[in-house]
Amino acid sequence: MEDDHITSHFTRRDLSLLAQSSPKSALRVITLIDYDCFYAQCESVRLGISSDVPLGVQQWEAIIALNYPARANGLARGISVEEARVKCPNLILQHVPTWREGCASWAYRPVSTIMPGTDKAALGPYRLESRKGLELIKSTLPHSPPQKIEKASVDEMYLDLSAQVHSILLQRYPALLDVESSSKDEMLPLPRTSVLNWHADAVFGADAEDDHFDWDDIALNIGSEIVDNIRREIFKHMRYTCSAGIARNKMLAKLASGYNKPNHQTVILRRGTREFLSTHKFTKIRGLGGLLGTQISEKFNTKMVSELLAIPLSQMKEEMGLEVGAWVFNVIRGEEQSEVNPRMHVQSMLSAKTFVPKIVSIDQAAKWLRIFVADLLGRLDELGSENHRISPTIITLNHHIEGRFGPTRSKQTSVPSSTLITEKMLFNLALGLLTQIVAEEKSWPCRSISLRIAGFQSAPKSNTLISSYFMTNDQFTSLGLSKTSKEDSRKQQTVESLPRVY
Ligand code: DCP
Ligand code: CA
Ligand code: CA
Repeated sequence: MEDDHITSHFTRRDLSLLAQSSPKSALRVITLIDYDCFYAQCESVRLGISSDVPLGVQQWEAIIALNYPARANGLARGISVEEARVKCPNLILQHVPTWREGCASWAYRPVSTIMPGTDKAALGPYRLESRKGLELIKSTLPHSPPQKIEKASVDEMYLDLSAQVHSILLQRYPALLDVESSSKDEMLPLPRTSVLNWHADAVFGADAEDDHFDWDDIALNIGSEIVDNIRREIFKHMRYTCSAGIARNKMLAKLASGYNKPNHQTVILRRGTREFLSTHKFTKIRGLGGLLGTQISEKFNTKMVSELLAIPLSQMKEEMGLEVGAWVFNVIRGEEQSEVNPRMHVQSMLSAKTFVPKIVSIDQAAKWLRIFVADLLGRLDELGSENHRISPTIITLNHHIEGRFGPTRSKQTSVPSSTLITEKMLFNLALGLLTQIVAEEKSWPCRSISLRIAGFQSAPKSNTLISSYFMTNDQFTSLGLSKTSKEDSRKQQTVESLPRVY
């Protein structure tokens, strides 16, 4: 169409939706940043081992992370230690640290001493690195407009860069300000840019010569520049490489992050979406990996996005149901509007141990309860922030006499909110629960015990008590938490007296 060359496809309304980071914005900029071979990088950096030496991270007899040089030797996750050593004799293997029966904290130990009977894998150091990386990313981004970051797993996070991109857009293209006075539905002028530095290793849709760049392309281009900078900062300060996808929604950003690993970033432009998705099995799409994906591949007899694109919306709805059918129809076309949600999703935390051999007494169990409590308190500490501490209100002990998939007896109690949460206090509560369970019926030998804490509340640490009075309930709600009463807050102790595990 002639008009395509004169005006943009976007309106002033689209620009203001971008400024609000609205999921409805056609100009959205979302990224997913995922560390390459995360645990393996944590270990090679910690040990000062060059990144080109094959290295794997071991938990018991399984290998749970492998760096890229190890993968180049034909090793893949899940391979046994024995097989890995045969295939790659110069492989360095590091066992994850462990908690040990009777020891107060986790430690890296000689692999020959690590036994499933006495040790429990500790993932604290990886969580800690993850947390440091997140803080670093926050510090590289401006504080205003507000940052929108969702920690999606130990080694990946989604960032909604829309609002930040919007402010950079206005700085770089002041002509956009001139249209502020016009109607919201008026089309924007087209950007005059015809050449862009993508700061990326792959860009889907950038080489279509017959088309101009429009504002959605410029927005993603700015996003790519921001992400490139974040990745450089992570490498500079932590020596970790990561890969990233930059696109208009979470689904595309996630898929793009895995396109070209390690240490690469990939941008998906609107007009490159189909080309990008067509190369994928739809089971790689977020939400289509499980049962739904299996149902679809059985119904339509294919696993490829390209073949599924031929199914009309009406048929998709008929076969899959109205809502699911419409979602699938859209998602395979790269359309998806889920929010980047900075709220804390953690509802509860579990620390568990399967005993080999089974344990036979409450004294033996008590040693593990101490470890569970130390583990949980360490993780709680990470969940909190400089100014806020997170406390559980409920503690549950589960006793699985035949292991986690067998019959279970559980007891729970509330955690008093008026006293400081300490290892001793939680341990006593847990031991009390176990004592009740044991008193009821035969409990030994026992295969597995776990301890869960839940009902998290946030309370300001005492050094910030004054300012916390001015924190609104909305600010608390935005943390995904409920505010404890002022009375409780006053009873919190200073940071120094916090029970620390690390
Ligand atoms: N992890 C684990 N067990 C799994 C999957 C992952 O213990 N089944 C841990 C080890 C990984 C970390 O989580 O290092 C991150 O998982 P990823 O799936 O992101 O894998 P990697 O980061 O190791 O590799 P990649 O470079 O492919 O992202
Ligand atoms: Ca990863
Ligand atoms: Ca990951």
